Amino acid sequence: MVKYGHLRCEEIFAMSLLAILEFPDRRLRLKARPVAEITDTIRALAKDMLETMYAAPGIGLAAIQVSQPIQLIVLDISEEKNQPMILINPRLVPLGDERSCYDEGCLSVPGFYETVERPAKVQVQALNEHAEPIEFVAEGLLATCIQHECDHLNGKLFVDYLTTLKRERIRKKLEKQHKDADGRA
Ligand code: QAP
Ligand code: CO
Repeated sequence: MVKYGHLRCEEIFAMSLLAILEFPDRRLRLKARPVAEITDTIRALAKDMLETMYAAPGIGLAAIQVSQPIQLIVLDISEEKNQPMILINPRLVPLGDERSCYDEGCLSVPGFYETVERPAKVQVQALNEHAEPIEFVAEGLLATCIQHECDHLNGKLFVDYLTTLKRERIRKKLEKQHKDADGRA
C-alpha cells in the first residue's frame, strides 16, 4: 500500500503556458514600453514566459510576443536548458565591426528559418528580476539571440531582414494556416 504524506506547498507545481502572437499580427509591431517597477507581477510573467519558451521548445521569447508590450525578454541558449536569463529594459551596444550569420527562427513565425547577419559581439545592459543592474558582453548564439529578442521590443521581426519576396511568402503561408485553423474551430 502506498502511504501519502501531506502535500507541501513547494511540491505544488503550477504552470501556465501563454498564447504566442504570430506574424503578421499587428500587435507584434508595437513598441514595448520600459518596465517602471519590477513587481511580483513582472516576476510571475517572466516565469510563465520561461515555461512557455521551454515548452515550445525555444531559446528566447519577448513579452510583446505574449501580448505584453513591455521591455522584458527571457532566454536560455544552454544545451541542458538550465540557464534561464531574464532581461528587463535591455540596452545593446554593438562592439566592433565583425558580423556573424545564424539560421534564425521565431516562436511568432513557426516553421520558418532563414539566415540573418548581425553584429557578432554586443555589450548588454539590463536589469534582472531583482531590479539589479547587470552588464556583460555577448558573443556567438547568445549575441544573436539577445539582438533578435531586443528587435521584438522595437516591433521588429527577423523576417524584416529578408527580401520582400521571402517575407511575403511566409506571410501568405501563415495567413492561410491561421485561416484554416479558424475554419476548424
Ligand atoms: C530566437 O527563437 C532565435 O519555427 C528564438 O516551429 C532563434 O526560440 C535566435 C521555434 C534562432 C537565434 C537563433 C521556432 C520553435 C523557436 C519554430 C526560438 C518552431 C518552434 C524559436
Ligand atoms: Co522571435
